[in-house]
Amino acid sequence: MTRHATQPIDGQKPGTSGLRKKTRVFMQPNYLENFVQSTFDAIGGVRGKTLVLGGDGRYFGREAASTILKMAAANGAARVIVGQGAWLSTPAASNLIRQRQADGGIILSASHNPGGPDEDFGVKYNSANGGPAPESITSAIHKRTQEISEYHVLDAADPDLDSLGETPLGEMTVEVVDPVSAYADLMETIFDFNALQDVFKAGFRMRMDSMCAITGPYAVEIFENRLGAPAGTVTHGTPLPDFGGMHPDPNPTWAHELMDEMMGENSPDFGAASDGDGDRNMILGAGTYVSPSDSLAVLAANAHLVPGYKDGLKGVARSMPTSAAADRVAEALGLDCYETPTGWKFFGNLMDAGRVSLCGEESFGTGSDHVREKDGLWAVLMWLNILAARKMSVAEIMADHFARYGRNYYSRHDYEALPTEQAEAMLDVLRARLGELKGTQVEGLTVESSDEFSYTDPVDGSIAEGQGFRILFEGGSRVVLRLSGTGTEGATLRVYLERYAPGPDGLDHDPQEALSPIIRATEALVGIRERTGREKPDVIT
Ligand code: VG1
Ligand code: CO
Repeated sequence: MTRHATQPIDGQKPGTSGLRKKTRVFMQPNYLENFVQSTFDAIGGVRGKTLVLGGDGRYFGREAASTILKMAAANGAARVIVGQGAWLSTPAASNLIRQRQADGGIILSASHNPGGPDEDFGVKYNSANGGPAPESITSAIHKRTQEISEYHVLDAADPDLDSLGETPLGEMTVEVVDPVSAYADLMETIFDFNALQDVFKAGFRMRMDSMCAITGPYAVEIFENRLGAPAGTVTHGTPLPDFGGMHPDPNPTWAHELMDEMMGENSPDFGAASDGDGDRNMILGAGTYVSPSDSLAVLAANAHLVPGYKDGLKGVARSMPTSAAADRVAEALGLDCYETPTGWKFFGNLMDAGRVSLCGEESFGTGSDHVREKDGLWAVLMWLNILAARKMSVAEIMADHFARYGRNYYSRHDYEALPTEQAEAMLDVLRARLGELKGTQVEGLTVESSDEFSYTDPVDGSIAEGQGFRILFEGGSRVVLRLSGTGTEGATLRVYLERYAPGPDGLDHDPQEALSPIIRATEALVGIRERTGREKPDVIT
């Protein structure tokens, strides 16, 4: 008996990156099963298919993996390749799907959201290219969740997820693999590991904060074992079900231990952190913070120094709210540059079509066409390789970059857990006024244009509408506002602020100060403080 009757459950709509809910919501009877069966149904079933399965080690991941394996078996899948202990970082899962030519994969993670019984869990389906399912598939999944009447689970004992190798589960093969090795091997094909070993031999000091999340074992293997960095280079290197109570989001607010160390005296030369599922990165030098938008631009400008990109990049893409710093590099290098909606799923077609090889988001996400997800440790290795090739510090590289291209001062202000109706009403008012903002003068700035971003995919022509509000000011400054699609509580308003300084003067201001006219203008135009009653943002990056 594998068939179980069920009923549709409301709210199973994938967001920016899969379905994310409170863990206890996922643990309710039928909740996970309904969503997974709907996913299988939406992709035309899994009969005879090979899937990849793994997650970031958070609470409920192992139980969910067991259930999904039994469901895959009952649905006729041929093979599921699963990371040992149900562990796989998001980029490692993407790599395995591609390398093993699997039909797709399921990633169990809520990424940068905290984990634990009272925190968050998530399920995301990735397609055969290794990337997050496009909107056509995520909407088909959602539609299926609204009409589902049964799901299939094999009546069997929980499979052994700890012993490497193959075991049968009904007619299906469960193949448990080392989560790290294939990914670490891939990194060796892209970067100059000999040069990096020499850097560490010469005494270069690095701190990698894995934030008790999935990159720990990957980072220890790559930096300490393969590159010879001293033991202890990786901190918080053991993945824990609740991430040790930390918020595994690599930004100055949540990775404050690393920030303190890097901004303090006698700090290491280089610091980095990654998120829950290992696809985000934060880059720091001694006394220097690199904003993610600037990091993307620096990687674009220097990629040719890295063996994997020695022939240059095919093109560059960034999400719309990401600063235009990368655009300036693309222009100088004569590269095509694309602007997509928020979320990695929008980069997949561009990479598959060979139009871009480097992509990035302001939310600490950078990656390339080596996989189809953003990749935290890859970004750290890019920086290391560039530092080794240029023999400069992070601060020197940033100063040189700004001197050459000018600086896009940038910051994101997040207002978390707002009452949903309040946040939506505020943006509805803005939407209604968009047409009349042009020419408005506020805080010494003049509105040049304003719109709601909509994207037509140049490869398949699909259209994504309502992807964020843009208010552009004369002179190249702008503010973007959108609601988060990854939260699990109320609405999170993201306000993205940007101002361009061409240089040579005025390149070393504090971003919050440099952006203060735009912050004030935004308040005057949108009235965030007034409408929400919040004095200041919860998180500033
Ligand atoms: C956020 C980021 C977005 C990122 C997404 C998934 O989405 O803004 O850039 O792609 O998280 O990242 P939102 O809708 O909350 O703004 V991850 O590392 O959480 O998979
Ligand atoms: Co993530």
